[in-house]
Amino acid sequence: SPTIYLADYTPPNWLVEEVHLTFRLAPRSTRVLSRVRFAPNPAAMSRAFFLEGEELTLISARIDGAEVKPEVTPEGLTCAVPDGPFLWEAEVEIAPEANTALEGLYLSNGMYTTQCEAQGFRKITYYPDRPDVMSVFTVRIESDLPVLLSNGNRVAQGDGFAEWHDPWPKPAYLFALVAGDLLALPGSFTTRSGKAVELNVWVRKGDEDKCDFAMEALKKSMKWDEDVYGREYDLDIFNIVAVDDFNMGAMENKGLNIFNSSAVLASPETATDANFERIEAIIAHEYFHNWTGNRITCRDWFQLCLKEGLTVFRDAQFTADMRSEPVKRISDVLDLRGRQFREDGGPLAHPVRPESFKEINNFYTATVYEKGAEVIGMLKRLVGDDGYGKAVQLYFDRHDGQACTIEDWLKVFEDATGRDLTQFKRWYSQAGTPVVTMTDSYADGTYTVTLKQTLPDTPGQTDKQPQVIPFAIGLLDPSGAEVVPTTLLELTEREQSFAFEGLKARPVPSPLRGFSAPVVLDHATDNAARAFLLAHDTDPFNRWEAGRQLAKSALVAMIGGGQSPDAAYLDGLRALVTDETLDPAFRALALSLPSEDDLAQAFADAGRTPDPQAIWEGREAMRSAVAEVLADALPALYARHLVTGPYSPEAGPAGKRALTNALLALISRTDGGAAARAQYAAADNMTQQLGALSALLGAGQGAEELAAFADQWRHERLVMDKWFMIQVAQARPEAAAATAAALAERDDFTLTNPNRFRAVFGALAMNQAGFHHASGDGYRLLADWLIRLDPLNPQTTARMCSAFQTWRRYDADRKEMMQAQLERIAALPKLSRDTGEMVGRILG
Ligand code: HT7
Ligand code: ZN
Repeated sequence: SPTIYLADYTPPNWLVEEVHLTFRLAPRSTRVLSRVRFAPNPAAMSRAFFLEGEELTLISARIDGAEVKPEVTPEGLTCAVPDGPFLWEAEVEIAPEANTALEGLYLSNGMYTTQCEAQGFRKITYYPDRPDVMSVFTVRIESDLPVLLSNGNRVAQGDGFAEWHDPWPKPAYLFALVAGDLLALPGSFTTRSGKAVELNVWVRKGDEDKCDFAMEALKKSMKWDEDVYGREYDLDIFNIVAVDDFNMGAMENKGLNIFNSSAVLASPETATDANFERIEAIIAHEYFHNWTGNRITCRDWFQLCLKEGLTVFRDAQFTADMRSEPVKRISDVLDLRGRQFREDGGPLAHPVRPESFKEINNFYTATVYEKGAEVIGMLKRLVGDDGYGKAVQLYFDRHDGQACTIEDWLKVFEDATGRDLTQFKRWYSQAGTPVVTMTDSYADGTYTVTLKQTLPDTPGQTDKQPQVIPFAIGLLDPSGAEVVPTTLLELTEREQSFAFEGLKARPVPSPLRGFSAPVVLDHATDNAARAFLLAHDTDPFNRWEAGRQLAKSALVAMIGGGQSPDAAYLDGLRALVTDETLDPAFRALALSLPSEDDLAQAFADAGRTPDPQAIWEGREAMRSAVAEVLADALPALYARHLVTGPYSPEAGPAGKRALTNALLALISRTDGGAAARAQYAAADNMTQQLGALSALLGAGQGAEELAAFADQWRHERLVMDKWFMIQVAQARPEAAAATAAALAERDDFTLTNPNRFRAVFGALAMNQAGFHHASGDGYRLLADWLIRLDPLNPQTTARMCSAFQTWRRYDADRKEMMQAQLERIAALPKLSRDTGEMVGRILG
C-alpha cells in the first residue's frame, strides 16, 4: 500500500458548504442518502473531483439533479463535475452487522454506533474524508429503535425518525450516530454565560446505576474548562454513549461523545479506584476536545499531536487539580517511560509530528499523545504561565473554526511572547529520546553544572540538531536544607555549563525536577546521594525518583551481579513508607518496583542482554526483602490506613486503598494469605476485592477466591475482563502462555470484543517473563491469535503487534523466535494494511 507524505499535502479541490445525511437503518442493508453542496476551493490547484469511499455499494448518484455514473474503485470514486458550485446526491448501501473492524457504522449488542476517526466516514458514504474539509451537518435517522442520536442539537423527532443539526462546521471524522434501546442518566449544566445545557449519559439497560460518576466528571470538566481556559460549551445538549465493542477509550464526536463502556461505567462494587480515575480523565479529555480538536481541528493527520498532545496536556492539568499534582506527575512519567521511551528507543520510533504513514490508525501512539503533551509542558515552562495563557487565548481567537498545523500553534506562542521557537520546533520533527549527561564541579563557593545532550539515531533519522531542553534543578546543602530553589536552565547547545555562586559547601544537586523535559538523565551519582535526596528533597517528583533509582540500581546489582538487596534502598524505603507526613498515594507509588520492561531496558542500555526470567526472579527476591525489612511495621501500617465505611472514589481514600493493597501484597508473602483472605471476605468495593485477590495470586494462592469471583461476577462483563486479565498478568512465567491459551478457549472469550481480547492477550504481552519465556510459547500464542484477529479487526491487531517491538534487545534464541513469528504474520496473504505496516516497521 502507498506511503502518504506530509510534504505532499495539497489543499482540497472542493469545499463542502453543507451536508445532509439520511440513514435508513437495517443490520444488513442500511441505506445512506447524502446531499452535499460542493464549491470550488479558491486555494486549490485543480478541480479534479474525488470522493473517498470504501466497502460501499453505490446505488445511485446525481449532480444537480441529473443522474451520473461515477468511476468507482475500492478507494473511492471520480466523476466529471461542473466548474462551479453543485449539489451532489448519492445513495449507498452498507452492512453494519458485518462490520467487525469497528470503524464506520457498526452494530454492538443491537446498538448502532459509529467510529469515524481517523478515516471511518468513508465507510459510511462517499465524501472528501479529510479533516481540512469542514462543513455543517444535518442528519436524519430513520429506525424503529427508541433512541436516535447524532451531533449538534435535535431539531425534529417523530415516530421512527429523528433529525439533528450541528451548526458548527466540522470535519467528517467528528460525525457520529447512535441508535438503540438505551437509557439515559440525565443531568444539566449552566454555562458561565447562563446557557442551560442538557446532559445525558446513555447506556444499555442494566447499566443505569453505573453512570453517576461519569456525569459528575463531565460537569467538573465543563466548569474547569471555563475557569482555567475560559472555554464554554457551545450546543444545547451534550450526549455521552457507552458502547461495549470499541477499539480505543473514547471518541470526541461533536456533542455526541462515544465511549468504550470501560471508560464510563463505574460503581463501587464493580470498578476500582484506578477505573474511577481513568473515567474522570477520559471524560475530561473528550470534553476538552470540544475546543482543542473540534472547534479548532487538524489540517491533516500529520498534525494529530496538535489536538492530542494539547488535549492530553489539558486533561493532565485537570487531574492534577482534581487530585494530587505530584502523584499525577509521577504516574504520567511512569507511563511515559513505560510506553513512549520504549517506542522512541525501538523500530517504531517516529517524530511527534510524523512525516509519513501508510495507515494513520498506527500513529495514535504514545509519542503523538504523551510526548506531544510533554512538548506542550516544556513550552509552558519556557514561556511561563502568563505567556502560556496569552498564547492559548490567541490560539482560540485566531483559529476558531479552522483546520490548523503545528506552525499555527507555535506562531501564537511567538506572537504572544516574542520568543523565537525555531529551535524548539525540533521537538516535533526529531524522533528519539534525548540523553542529557550531567557532570558537576565545585570550587571556591561556585558550583558548576555541565549538561551535554545526545540525540540517538532513529529509523530514517541521523545527525540530529540540538534541541531546547528546559532543565529544572535545585540544590540542597549537606544538612538537607535547600540552598537554591528550583531554577530553570535552558540547554540549547550540545554542551553548556551553568554556574551557581556563593555557596558555602558543595551542594547535592536535585536535577531534572518535576521531570521538566522528556529525556533520559545520565548522571553519575551514588546510592548515598540518592538516599539523601529520598530523605530530603523538597521536590516530590525527585524524591520519588531518587527511590526509584535506588530500587533500579539495587535490582540490577541483584539480577546481573548476584548481590543481595541494597540496604540503603531498603532503609530509605522503610523511612518513607512509615513517614505519616507523606500522602499514602505517594507512599504506594514508592512501594512499586521498576517494571520488568524497565529493568530489561536498563540492561540493554548498559550493553547487556536482558534475561527476562532472571529479572522476574530478581523482582520476586526484592519483594521478599521489602516484606522482610518492613515486617514488624506492616500490620500496624495496614490497620492504620485500612479504609472502612461507605466507599468514596476521592483521591484521599483511594490513596489509602492503594497503600493498603500494596502492603497487603507484602503481608501475604509471609502470613499464608490470612490478611488477604480477610480483606477479600470483607470487601464491599472492587478496589479491595481485586487488591486482595491480586495479593493472594501473587503469593501463589487464591484458587478458591478466583472461582468465587467468577461466580459472583459472571454477568458483569467489565468485571469479568478483570478476572481474565489478573490470571494472565499474575501467572508465573512458565504458566502464562498456557493460562492465556486456556482462557481464550472459554465460551465467554470473544474475538469481536477488544476489551476481552486485550484482557487476555494484552496481559500476556505485559507479563514480560511469561511472554518472553524461553519455550517461545508466549510468542507463538500471541501470533496465533493476532493472525485470527486481523481479518476481523485490523486496528486492534496492529496495535497489539507492538508487544514485539523490543525483539532486538534479547538473546539470539529469543530474537530468532520473535522474528519467526513476525515473519509468519507478515507472510499472510490477506494481511491488513494496519498490521502489514506495523510488522514491517518492527522487522525494520
Ligand atoms: N480522538 C480519538 C482517537 C481515535 C479513536 C477513538 C476510538 C476508536 C478509534 C479511534 N481512532 C482514533 C480518541 C481521543 O484521543 O480522544
Ligand atoms: Zn484525544
